[in-house]
Order: sequence, then C-alpha cells, then structure tokens
Amino acid sequence: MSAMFPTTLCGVKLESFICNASGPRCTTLQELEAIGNSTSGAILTKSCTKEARDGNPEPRYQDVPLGSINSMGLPNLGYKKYIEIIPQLKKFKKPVIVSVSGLSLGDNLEIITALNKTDVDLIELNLSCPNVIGKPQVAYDFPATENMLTQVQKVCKKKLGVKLPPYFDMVHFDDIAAILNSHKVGFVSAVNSIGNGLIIDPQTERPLIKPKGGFGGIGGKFLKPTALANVRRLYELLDRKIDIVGVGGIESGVDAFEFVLAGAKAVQIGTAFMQQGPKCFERISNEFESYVKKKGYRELEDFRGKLKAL
Ligand code: RRO
Repeated sequence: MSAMFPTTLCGVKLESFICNASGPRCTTLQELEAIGNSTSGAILTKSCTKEARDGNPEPRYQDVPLGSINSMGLPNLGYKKYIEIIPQLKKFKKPVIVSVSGLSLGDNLEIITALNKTDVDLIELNLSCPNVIGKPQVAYDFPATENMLTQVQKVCKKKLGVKLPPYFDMVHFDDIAAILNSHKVGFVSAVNSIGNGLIIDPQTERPLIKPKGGFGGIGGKFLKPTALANVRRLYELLDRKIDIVGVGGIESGVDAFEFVLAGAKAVQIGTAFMQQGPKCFERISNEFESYVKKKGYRELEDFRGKLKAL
C-alpha cells in the first residue's frame, strides 16, 4: 500500500482524506465492513430514517458513459440498526460517520438524540435527498434549513456536518453560507447529486429508471464542474472553522487533487465506488500520491484552497 494523505474533519483524524460517499454500497453491515477493510478514510453509512425503508421500485439506478442516475428513495435499515452496529464498525479503527435523513424535523431530532449516546464520530445530516416522492429538498428552502439547523443544534452533542445539494446561482451560495456560518456546523459535504435529471434510452423510447417517470439524481462526470464550483464558492464564503468535504464525480487521483485545490479537506467517492467497489479508494489514493509527488507537494496543506488566478 502506498502512502496515504491524512486529514482532519472538525478535529477528528482520518488516516486518508479519500472516503466513501453516503449512498452506494453502504447500507448493510456487510457493505460497511467492506469499507472498513478498504483504504477509505472513514466509514460513512447510507442515510438513515426513523423506520427501515425498502425505497423506490426498480430499476432505480443506472450507469451511463458520463455518470449515473438514481432514484433509490432512501432504502435503509432504520437508524436503530445503524446504532446497533456502530461498535462493530468502530473495530476498523477509523471514524464512523452516520448519515441522517429523517423525513421530518421531528424524525431528525429523534435520530440525532439517539446518536448522542453512541460512539459515532461524526453525523452528516442529509438536507438534500432529491428522490423521496412528495418531499422537497430541504436545503433549497432557506427558511426551512435555518429552522432545521436551529432545532438540531439544540439537541446535537456530536460534531455535525451537512450534506448540501448543488447550488447554481451566486445569490444562493451567499444565502446558504450565511445560514451555515451562523449555526454549529463543523463540516459541509458538497454536493449531493443534481436532482431530477432525466436520461432517456432512444432505442426503447423509455427512461432509464422507473420511479417518478424516470427523474433522478445525476452523479459522476456530469456533476464534477458543478461540485467543484460549490466547493470553491463555499471555501470563499464559509468561516474557516467549517471544513469542506468535496463530492461529485471524483474518479481519479487528479480529480481529487482538483477538489483539494478548490478547498476541500476530504473527498468522497460516490458513482466510481458504486461502479468499481472498495478497491477504488486505493487506486485513487495511489494516483493522487504520484500526481502530487511529481509536483513536489508533501501534504494537503501545501496546496489546499490555493487555486491560482488566471
Ligand atoms: O436514496 C436516494 O435516493 C438518494 C439520496 Br437519500 C440522496 O441523498 N441522494 C441521492 O442521489 N439519492
């Protein structure tokens, strides 16, 4: 195994800054143990709800040449099961992060209150699931986000991060940054999939996935420029005490390098992990190491956030 690049998120040490994203291959104990056995810097769970969910009807995930589309609909074991397996996950000696995506404010408060009493290292509050039928993405509603964070910070005793959707308007970056800066948020993960895309198979004249008439979250290469812009603008606007995790279309060591240049302290791998499995972490890590070594860099802080101007 080659050298890994360590980092910290809200003071929690990660042996590698390259981790799994919440979503692919992180729902069952077996899948989470496979992440534990990989070089992923943390074990991050699938977003959990109050009750277990089967999710949306299949087919609900498809790969395409430039990425993926999904409308999983939050299939997960329910938060109590994730709490039960935290001790088994802690045996891998890397931070355990539980992603929380309650279907209401009350559900989020219940789940987070229960997580307070566990050994979980970090909580990632998902305010950006695009695929639950009838539920809007909370983080596109700024007053709802403000209220959610105000209520959550009253109960949360763990270090808290927020998973954001991609924003596309400069004013929206200002709006979300002002809210994050005024709450007890330790990190942000930017970004979730681009919600409600549509991919059509011209041969069959049908969409690729079944739920919601084929509408789903877009990940992979399609997403990378948007994700990089979100990381960069948040790096410029957020207080330095809020760490940024980059996620969206990272499939090579050079992709990871670009996210660190934009300001990310860690990166998460979604679509590439789904497509390639847990070996992708070591491959991306090796590619990253040889790329930054050639440039003469020794650690992330040598170049993090130091995107040059043209
Ligand atoms: O389960 C999903 O359909 C899903 C979630 Br919770 C999310 O946050 N992002 C996504 O692309 N899919």
